[in-house]
Amino acid sequence: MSAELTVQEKRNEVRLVAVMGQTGAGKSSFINSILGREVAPISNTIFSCTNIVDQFVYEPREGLTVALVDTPGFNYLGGDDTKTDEDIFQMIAEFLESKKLCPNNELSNTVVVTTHWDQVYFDQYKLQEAEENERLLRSDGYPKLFQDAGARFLRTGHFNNDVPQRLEIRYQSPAAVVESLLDLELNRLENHEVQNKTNRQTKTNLAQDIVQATLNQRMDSINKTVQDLRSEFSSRRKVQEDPQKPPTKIPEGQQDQSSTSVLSSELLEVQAKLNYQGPTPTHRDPKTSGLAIEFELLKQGLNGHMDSIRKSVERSQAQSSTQLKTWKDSQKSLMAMQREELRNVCSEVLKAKEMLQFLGTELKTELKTSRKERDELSIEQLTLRARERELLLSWKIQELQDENARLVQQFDATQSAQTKAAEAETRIMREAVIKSANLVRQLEERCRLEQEAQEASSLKKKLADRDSLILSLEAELKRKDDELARLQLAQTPVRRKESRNFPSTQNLGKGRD
Ligand SMILES: Nc1nc2c(ncn2[C@@H]2O[C@H](COP(=O)(O)OP(=O)(O)OP(=O)(O)O)[C@@H](O)[C@H]2O)c(=O)[nH]1
Ligand SMILES: [Mg+2]
Repeated sequence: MSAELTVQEKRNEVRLVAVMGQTGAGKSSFINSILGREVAPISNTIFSCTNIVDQFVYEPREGLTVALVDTPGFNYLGGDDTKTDEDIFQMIAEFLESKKLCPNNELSNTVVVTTHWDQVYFDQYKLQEAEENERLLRSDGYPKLFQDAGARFLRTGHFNNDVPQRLEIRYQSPAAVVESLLDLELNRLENHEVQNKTNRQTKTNLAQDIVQATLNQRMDSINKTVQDLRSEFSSRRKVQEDPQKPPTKIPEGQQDQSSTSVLSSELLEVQAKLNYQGPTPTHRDPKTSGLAIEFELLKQGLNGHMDSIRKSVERSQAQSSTQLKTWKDSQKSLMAMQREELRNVCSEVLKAKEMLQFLGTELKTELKTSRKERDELSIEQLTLRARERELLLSWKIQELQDENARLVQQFDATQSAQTKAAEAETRIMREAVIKSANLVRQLEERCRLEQEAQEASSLKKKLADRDSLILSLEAELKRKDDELARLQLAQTPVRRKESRNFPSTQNLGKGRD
């Protein structure tokens, strides 16, 4: 990453998040959870699943592309192949190198995520146990270094895609973990200019500390192995050694040799002292000459003694060299025996190795057979499942048919009920029609009656009018009668003649009634 780039430009770059950890820890699941689909293969067998370094790209925000790198797990256990942790580191390094990247040493960009918390969270006892394990993990080794360097520790698990709200901040979904990791990185870039160098140095040193700690751990374990081997070797040697001649004890000859060498050096010293004759005889004190003779005699005696000692030393030296030779011979034969034994052990080891190889091949064959069997079983399982599905389907079809028949019955019943109801309705309608016809008839009757009553009243009125007319006519008639009577009285002969043509007023009234 070039130092001249601005923060904004850096934001548009591709970020790379490498997911590393023990095999089966859930690295691939972690990536799948972020991407929301199964892009990285996962498995739940004892064998390692991911065996190559692979990347999966996504875009959490505009202008930011994240490459999630899935890696094979440490403590790799392959079905057919083997990979040491070094091989895995090598693979990761090669991958990063192919991307022209080198691992970032700053531990603050690291999040230590522990997985599978969903399996303990809901059980108080298991949760306590897991938290205690986590506490121990953080208090020692690399995790402690990460913690001291400011790396964050988060927990995750299969909490149905979303971490329940009630869980604490320590529990995060994989997506939130990466998000906070990216935020961390961006914040770091933004604060890049104000970060002081000492701080960076400390962090880099901490990264180096980790490497150092790794090396120290390795060295400790190697030293321990060497010590164990040594103690085992010495205990074996003790058992194999001749108890008559313990090698720790200095052989007699050698003892003599050392004692004689001490003795001869003492003698030489004495001799040197004795040889000292002081100043020249011409200047010698006459009083000391007697003493000198005595001294000379003593010196001779001592020389004789020294000779005898030298002879005895030479004797003991000869003796000890013979003893040493014998001891050396016995050691040689012992070593030859041990070599022979070792050879035997080696050939046994070789046999055991061959045996192991044979067993390994057998196991591999067995493994292949069991895999084949497993495949066959899974095919069988698939067939059984298909059959089960068929059965289920036929049961379902049967159930549906029964349900259909039941529904048809219900439909028939409903229909007959509906028919009955319709009939009843028709009947009621008919009755209603009849009733309404009756009512109409009654109404018509009443109308007719009313009309008749009206007609009657008009007739009555007409009658009353006629009566009044009759009365007025009668009055007129009476008046005319009276007039006629007067006239008759006045004209009697005329009246007789007229009485033949006109009815009397009395007869007229009767005819009208
Ligand atoms: N309950 C639970 N199961 C998990 C969790 N994470 C992973 N698993 C399961 O653990 C098994 C192994 O998961 P993977 O994602 O394949 O693990 P990995 O680390 O990629 O393993 P390797 O590729 O072998 O290194 C799978 O069955 C996952 O469903 C988790 O947080 N909770
Ligand atoms: Mg995996």
